[in-house]
Amino acid sequence: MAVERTLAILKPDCVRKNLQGEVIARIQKAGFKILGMKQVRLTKETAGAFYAVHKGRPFYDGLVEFMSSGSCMPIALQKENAIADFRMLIGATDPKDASEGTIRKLFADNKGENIVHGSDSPENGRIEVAFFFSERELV
Ligand code: DAT
Ligand code: MG
Repeated sequence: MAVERTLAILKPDCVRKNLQGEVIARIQKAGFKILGMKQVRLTKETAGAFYAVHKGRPFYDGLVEFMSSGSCMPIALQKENAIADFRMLIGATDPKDASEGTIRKLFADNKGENIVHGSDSPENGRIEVAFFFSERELV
C-alpha cells in the first residue's frame, strides 16, 4: 500500500468543545504520523477558498460561516493508505450515518458541524496539506 498524506482539520466545534486532545489521541492510536500541526482562525475568504469545490451548493455559505466562526487546527498526517483509513476513522459526513466508534459518531452534533475534516483522495491530500503547510513545516 502506498504512503499517503491527508489533511485533517479539527473544526471550530471540536475546539469549542475542548476535544482537540481526545481527537488527536484517536488519530495517533490509529497509526497516523503527525507531520505538522497548527492553530489558526480562518477568514471567510480562506474558508471559502479551501471549500471552493462546494461553491454554489446550498450548504456552502453556512459551511464558510461555521469554518470561520472560531479557531481550528489543521494537521498534516502521513500513513500507508492514509486517505481511506482516515475517512474510516472519522466516519460518514452526517454523524447520524456514521459507524459506531467513529470520531464523528462519538462527537459531532450534525452534518454541518462534524468535528473534523479529512481529504478525499491522495491528490487532494497533497493539495490540502500544501494549503496550510509549507514543505519545511512538515517534519
Ligand atoms: P466530508 O467532510 O465528509 O468530506 P463533504 O466534502 O461532502 O463531506 O462536505 C464538506 C463539508 O460540508 C462537510 O464536512 C459538512 C458540510 N456539508 C456537506 N453537506 C452538507 C449538508 N447537506 N448540509 C450541511 N452541511 C453539509
Ligand atoms: Mg470532503
